[in-house]
Amino acid sequence: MPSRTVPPRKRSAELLRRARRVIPGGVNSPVRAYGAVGGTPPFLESGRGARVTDVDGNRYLDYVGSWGPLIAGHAHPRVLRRLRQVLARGTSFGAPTELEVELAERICAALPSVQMIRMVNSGTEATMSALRLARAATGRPRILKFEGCYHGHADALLVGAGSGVATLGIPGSPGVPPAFVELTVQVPYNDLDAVDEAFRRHPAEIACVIVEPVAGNMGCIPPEPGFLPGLRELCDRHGALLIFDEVMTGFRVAWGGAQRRYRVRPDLTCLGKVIGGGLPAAAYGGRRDLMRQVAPAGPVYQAGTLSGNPLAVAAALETLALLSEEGRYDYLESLSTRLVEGLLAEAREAGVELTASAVGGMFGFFFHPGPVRNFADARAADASRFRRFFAAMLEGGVYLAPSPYEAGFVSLAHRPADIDRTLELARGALRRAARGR
Ligand code: KE4
Repeated sequence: MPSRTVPPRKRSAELLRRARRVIPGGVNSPVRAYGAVGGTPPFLESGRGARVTDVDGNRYLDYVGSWGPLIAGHAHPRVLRRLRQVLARGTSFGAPTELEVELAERICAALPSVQMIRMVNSGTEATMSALRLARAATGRPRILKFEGCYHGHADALLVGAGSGVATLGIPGSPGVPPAFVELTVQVPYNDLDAVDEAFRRHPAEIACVIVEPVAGNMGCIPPEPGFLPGLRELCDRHGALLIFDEVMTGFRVAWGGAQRRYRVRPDLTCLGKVIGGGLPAAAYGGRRDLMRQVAPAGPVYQAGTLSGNPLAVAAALETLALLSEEGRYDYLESLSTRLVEGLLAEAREAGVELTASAVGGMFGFFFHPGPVRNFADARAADASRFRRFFAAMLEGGVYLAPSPYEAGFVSLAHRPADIDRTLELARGALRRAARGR
């Protein structure tokens, strides 16, 4: 892709100044502020297929996809048509609807371990609720998470989290009293010995292990062979529940999520992003004997005004219908693999140390010789090289996640030619990076 003379993001800069007067940092979610990469974040105005356009008229090939949900591409005609049909009948009722039953049936049929689900509005709500259920079902107080994994901003989970917390380099968050996180045990990702040691250190106290089955919030770090089956075995041995946080991997790495790809059955699963198709929707679900403990069927309370609202459910149903068609995941993985293999080849050519991986429709890369197995490895990657590479790609019209602690996403709207243009641009950026520019 020839380097373009991208006009400075003048309107974005004006809007950022205006936004900062009325919105913290000028954004409604921290990582959007470009804190890790500097410069003015483009204020986006529209998206179509694999591309987005900012308020200054700059077009970008989009590998963020609203952080995962837009797996069918922006403004997919089938999703818009379905939304228009539902919109005409009203936006929300706060009452049961047929559509949400259809979505629940669809998700339960797709995910091997999920017999019942409850819709919520965000991944944070999904993981927060799953933890409450796990504590209620086991009568145990502690939870175990992995350094660098991000499960949303519920108090108990804001400990050494990835994504925006890691991007901002903050240990956790003020406002979370120590008592709220004392019960959260944290160990390195991909380290089964550390998990076993934690169970021995807190016998019969750990209610659950919550894990991103493919870590996507400290860059993209796949599970090492045996890690996920090992977690299943350790949870069974120590009487704890296994929770897969598939907010990012659900319907992203395979039709049945990471649990189908890696053939490990968690007790509870959290979903989000793709199952909203770009609208606010998430869910938690799993074994029937556990989910039956959720109000009003059982005593574990959780509620939500807009949970399962018709618009988000309609977008979800159409997105899942598109994904269920033959060959969709092979196509997504062919794109992410083409990109990752191309980046590795260009980096070798340029003499730049790069580690990269692709799993289904998600990918990531580190300016690091490798291996990158956990958060400590991810933090050892060359952040300034990432910043320079990010800036060069953005100026060339490629929109990557503005943090080394995020994953990238392809969509059904991306084409091989888009990947090749991205690699052309990356070639120059990597060569400049090799010269320290
Ligand atoms: P939300 O509350 O943002 O819908 O979901 C929280 C969440 C839970 N679990 C996983 C594995 C997640 O990746 C997320 C949210 N992901 C981030 C991006 N890495 C959302 C982007 C943002 O925070 O703006």
